[in-house]
Amino acid sequence: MTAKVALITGITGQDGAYLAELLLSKGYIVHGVKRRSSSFNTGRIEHLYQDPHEPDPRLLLHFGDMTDATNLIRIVQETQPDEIYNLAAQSHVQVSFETAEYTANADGLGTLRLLEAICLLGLDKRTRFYQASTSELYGKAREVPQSETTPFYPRSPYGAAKLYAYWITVNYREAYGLHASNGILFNHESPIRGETFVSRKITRAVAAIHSGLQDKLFLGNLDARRDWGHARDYVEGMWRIMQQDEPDDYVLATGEAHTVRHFTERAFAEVGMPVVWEGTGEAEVGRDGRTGRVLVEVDPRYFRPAEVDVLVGDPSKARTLLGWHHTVGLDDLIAEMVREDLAAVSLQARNAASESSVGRQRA
Ligand code: NDP
Ligand code: GDR
Repeated sequence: MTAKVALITGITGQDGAYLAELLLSKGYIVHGVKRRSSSFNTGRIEHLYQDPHEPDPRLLLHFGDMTDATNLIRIVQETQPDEIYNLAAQSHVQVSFETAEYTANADGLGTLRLLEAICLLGLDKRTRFYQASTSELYGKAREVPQSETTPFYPRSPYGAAKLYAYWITVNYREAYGLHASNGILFNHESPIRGETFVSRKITRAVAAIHSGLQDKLFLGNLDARRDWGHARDYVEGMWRIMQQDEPDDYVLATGEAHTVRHFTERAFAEVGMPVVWEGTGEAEVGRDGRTGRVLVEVDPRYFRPAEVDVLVGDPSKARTLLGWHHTVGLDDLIAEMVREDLAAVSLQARNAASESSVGRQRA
């Protein structure tokens, strides 16, 4: 049997890395789109890399960008994928307020470009399409929990761009019969989560503060509530969505929401530092309950021009039709992230120590 071929945009990101690993383990040939960068940007897939000079490489990377239509057409033509997973995006909500037009271009129009590529190349009967849709579509949520039937109300340029991407995916499914599906995924994290998303910002800070390398952690809105799961579970859901006979849209979520404050407490608890909160609003601080030392300060620079207060998903449809459910709960997720960040800090310290001893020997 010939191997299935997948094309992943955004392969260098958190989800791209987990998905590439999953698909390779299932025997797929995986093509990924990576951006040209002046610095190394394939760290998350380094362990999957194969020398392209070896016979039959199963992971192949192509330079590309979601803003470049001809480039995307060429990549789809060259790779002739059975499945396209469109994960590439300017994915930071706060950054999208500063780069609104670019975010619309990459996240919104980029999705259209890929759908058009499938149609233009006559691959509409062959190539299945997955769109990385998001709980940010619900924004100022009209109901709690949110399901596939909850109305959308995006609250950021990112959410608005993803709204276009969601509907253009539905439209190409209905207009041209494409096997095109949306996964409406709630927040999912991991030890390789981008360092500026709140979960990883917190776990990295906990590791650095515990190791004496950082003084305190500055955060924005502590009361925002999110439904956090583990990225490994969610890429399994993406794959299941693509294996269905009929294309459709699915919520993937844990069904539980917690505040940023709760996440922070749990993460510090992992290193034996109990956080006690004091004050309110911009003046709120979190102290080490044993010593009184300030561990967390609120910094209004991290407040968003329009906030999404509470997101919690109802994954019943995915459970029933895909047999999907999350396997990692929030406490285990936080424990894993803190553990990995502590290991990274101690590796850094060891490297720094060995560099300085080499330096002394040379001096
Ligand atoms: P990341 O930010 O970790 O990864 C985004 C990927 O997109 C990176 O590979 C990045 O490349 C690439 N990218 C960004 N802009 C472009 C562009 N113009 N052209 C080509 N590639 C580009 O995101 P995640 O892995 O966390 O998320 C994957 C997708 O799922 C995104 O679309 C995100 O919006 C969506 N999503 C994520 C959720 C989550 O909780 N993680 C929840 C719901 C949806 P580079 O490495 O060079 O920056
Ligand atoms: P989100 O994730 O906006 O939900 O988007 P993020 O982790 O950035 O924010 C979650 C909540 O935490 C609050 N917050 C802070 N956020 C950041 N980044 N930094 C802080 O210092 C901070 N303090 C408080 C935020 O205000 C927010 O309420 C993520 C991305 O992965 C999107 O691409 C994806 O679509 C959604 O999740 C689902």
